[in-house]
Amino acid sequence: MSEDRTLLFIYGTLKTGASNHAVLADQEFIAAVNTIPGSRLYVVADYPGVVKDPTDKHGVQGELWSVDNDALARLDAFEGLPEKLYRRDRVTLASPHESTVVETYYYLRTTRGRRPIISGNWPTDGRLVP
Ligand code: PCA
Repeated sequence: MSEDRTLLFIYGTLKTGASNHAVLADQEFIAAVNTIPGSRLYVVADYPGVVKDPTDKHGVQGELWSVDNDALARLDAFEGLPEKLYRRDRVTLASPHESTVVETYYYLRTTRGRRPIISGNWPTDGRLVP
């Protein structure tokens, strides 16, 4: 048992209204946020993935949530951390959250041949649920 909470930046299917939001929905929404440049968003399947990319100029749009340890463990399993689909690591948000310690899920498989979303906002057609 622990009162610890983690600030999590989410940008894909966990977003409000998106297909997997239920996995996160009982946690605490903080704000709609943007990362600083240096992270690029790709369509990797029917879900997106973020990878670090120094050439990125836009950053990624998403949501900042505060999650408890039980939810974090649930989310880590759901996002395939054991299978090395994603890893969870620090990300820097844009102002006014630039000093906040935040983590996100980085995609670990190849993005070769995958479509980058230059705007940083998934999905590009606005349809959160197919
Ligand atoms: N789920 C996580 C990572 C990508 C995805 O679809 C998220 O929403 O941030």
